[in-house]
Amino acid sequence: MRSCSAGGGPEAARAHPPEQEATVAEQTPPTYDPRHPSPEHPRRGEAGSRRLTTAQGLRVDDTDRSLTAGPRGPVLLEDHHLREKITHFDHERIPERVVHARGYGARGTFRAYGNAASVTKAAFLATADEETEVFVRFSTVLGSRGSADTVRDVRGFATKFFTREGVFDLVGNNMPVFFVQDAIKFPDIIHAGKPHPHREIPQAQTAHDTFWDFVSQHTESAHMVMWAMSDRAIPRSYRTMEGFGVHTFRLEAADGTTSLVKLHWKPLLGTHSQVWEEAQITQGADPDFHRRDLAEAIDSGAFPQWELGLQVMPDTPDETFEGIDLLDPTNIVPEELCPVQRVGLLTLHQNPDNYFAETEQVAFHVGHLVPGIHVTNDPLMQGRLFSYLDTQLSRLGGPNFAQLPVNRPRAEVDSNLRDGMHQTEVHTGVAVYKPNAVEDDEPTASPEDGFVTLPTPVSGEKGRHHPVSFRDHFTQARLFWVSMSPVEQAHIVEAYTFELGKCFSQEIRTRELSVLARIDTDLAARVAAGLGVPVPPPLEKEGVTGPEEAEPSPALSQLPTEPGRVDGRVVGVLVADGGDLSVVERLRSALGDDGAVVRVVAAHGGEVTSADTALTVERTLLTTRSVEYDAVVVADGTAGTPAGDDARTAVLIQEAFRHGKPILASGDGAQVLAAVGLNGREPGVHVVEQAADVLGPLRQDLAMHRSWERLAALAGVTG
Ligand code: HDE
Repeated sequence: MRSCSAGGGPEAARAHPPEQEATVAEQTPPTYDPRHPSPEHPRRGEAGSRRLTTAQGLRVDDTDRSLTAGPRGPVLLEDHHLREKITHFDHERIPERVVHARGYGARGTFRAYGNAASVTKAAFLATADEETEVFVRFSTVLGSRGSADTVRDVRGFATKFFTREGVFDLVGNNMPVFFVQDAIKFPDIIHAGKPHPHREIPQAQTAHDTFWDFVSQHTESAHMVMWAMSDRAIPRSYRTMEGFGVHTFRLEAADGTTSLVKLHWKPLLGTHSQVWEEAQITQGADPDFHRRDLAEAIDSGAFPQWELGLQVMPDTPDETFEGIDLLDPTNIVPEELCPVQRVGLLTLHQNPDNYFAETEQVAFHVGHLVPGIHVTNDPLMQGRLFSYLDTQLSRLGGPNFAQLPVNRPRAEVDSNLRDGMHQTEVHTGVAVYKPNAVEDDEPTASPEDGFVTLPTPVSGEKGRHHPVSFRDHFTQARLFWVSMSPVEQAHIVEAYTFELGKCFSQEIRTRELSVLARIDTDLAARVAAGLGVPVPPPLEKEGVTGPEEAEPSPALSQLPTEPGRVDGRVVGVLVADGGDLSVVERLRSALGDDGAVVRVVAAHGGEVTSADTALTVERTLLTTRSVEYDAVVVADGTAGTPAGDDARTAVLIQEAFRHGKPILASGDGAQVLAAVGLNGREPGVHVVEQAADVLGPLRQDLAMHRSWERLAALAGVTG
């Protein structure tokens, strides 16, 4: 029998001579890393010397074989490493967000222009050139965490500003209004939109009976539904989305004056969308399309940017502007009535290092405010003030989520909040109450420069009210419809027809058509024609008014009025062995500086070669689909090759054509276009002699996003 010292005795010492073992202190110099905030206790060693350990820091000898009694014996309960590994894995998932479950985040900075000082004393807005760290999370609303990015849906646009006065969260969407006016209806609209509970289908979409049953009965949703049926609900990229605070905020300047303000994000790349068929194909071809697009743009240095804009309106007792009730979240204020003033620049320049730690655990809350920014009595906003804190408690498992690295304020935190699940602070002292004589009454309150709630008057009778000014459900829906260009209107008609076409209940379809008939007779007639049913009379509903005739707001249309930037746009170039490969280099050098990407597409993988050039193939006809590209170029020398003759090439070009994308062919590439019936005289289709001639028309067309003339013609409308 061995002695009890045998395991650690001379034999073991010989197998692992002590001089070969670095001490823990040597492995891990205590450099400060904001993600591992304790320099004395870093989480892991330097690259090249990292060792696998248990959660307790014990080095692990083998992580691939369980501890067993003999080579064929049972697994032993004493194997702590096995049990820790499996139980930790069992608990890896936390509840996904009940809405906005699918999201993607990025870090960046916000720089104030300083011109907002006349409106708000919030330091991060009022101080010229002040830079504030931000974390932004974009999301879809209805789908589960694993659903596709390009579904027809509202997009979340939530921004956490780590200001020196505390965290301010702007938890907005890419649409400026909402479906319901009162938070009490939120569970209902979400239940109606989510998959049917018995089969849990359909995933991530509104094209089903319960959604349309709800919105056709709650007609306050008419305006938001119109946005959801428009191209806004299928953005080309997160980088090309507007963002909106939706509610009216009350801003307070240093001199105490207050204003009613709507907040906007304006993308410097312009506001652009996919078309519906393209979005549907993308869901299958690349379900991660939007997160990939954002991550790749940031990685390549094409940092997306938005300007923060304010619509500043007088703080009048009735809280209206030009007859528009500013507390009703189904209303916009047209930019023509109140221009958007740009007050700062947001730049996203860093992808998260860890999806779960950051994007999943980030916790936004409408109530995270800083001095100079106040909420209003918008009943939707008031309900949200309760909901976000509540949801984080169950989602993140307790009240200490602000201590998670992604949520941690940069301003000093000194509260009397103590203990609770997942407490990571080691609080010192004994006087955790106020006032206290034991520790000099510290921390002290700040009545001068702390957050002081505005003394706005409150009066009225308790009751479940329905204000008269909330009863016009149709004027703004009509305003949106009449502000669209004919091609955008055609897309809206197509979207309603698609969604109602997916409903089984004729009663629901007819009720929604009667809502549309109340908004606009032409809209209703076109959708009814698509569904093959008669147009019902306009909906009559007690206590509901509108529409009043509305002036169009051109700012609502997405049709570009001038060429825009092309950062992150992707051009697919179809090439073949022996063909003219020079076009790729030409495009790369001409468009690369603008942040556009040129991808080589061929029939086979590996390399394509011609006389003196070899190019790495990035996509083959098997691995690609048209939706990956904003424009398609067919190089000279492709005709009559496997690439030119492949049926998938025909599909690629036909889809690009239907989706309004620029299509160019040089030299005999024209024959490849001719095979699908294109001759270069179609809008946005160009046939040129040689590679050098491709660039001009391509740059011009890319900068307009799509051939609007072609999309209009395809939709059977003009303009
Ligand atoms: Fe939200 N919403 N919401 N919402 N919302 C959530 O909070 C809620 C509303 C928005 O990327 C939840 O942390 C209620 C409007 C975004 O983490 C939850 C009401 C707007 C995000 C919640 C609304 C939004 C959320 C789910 C009606 C645009 C994602 C998980 C009163 C201004 C934030 C979470 C992120 C998330 C409640 C309406 C935007 C349950 C009760 C209007 C961008 O708390």
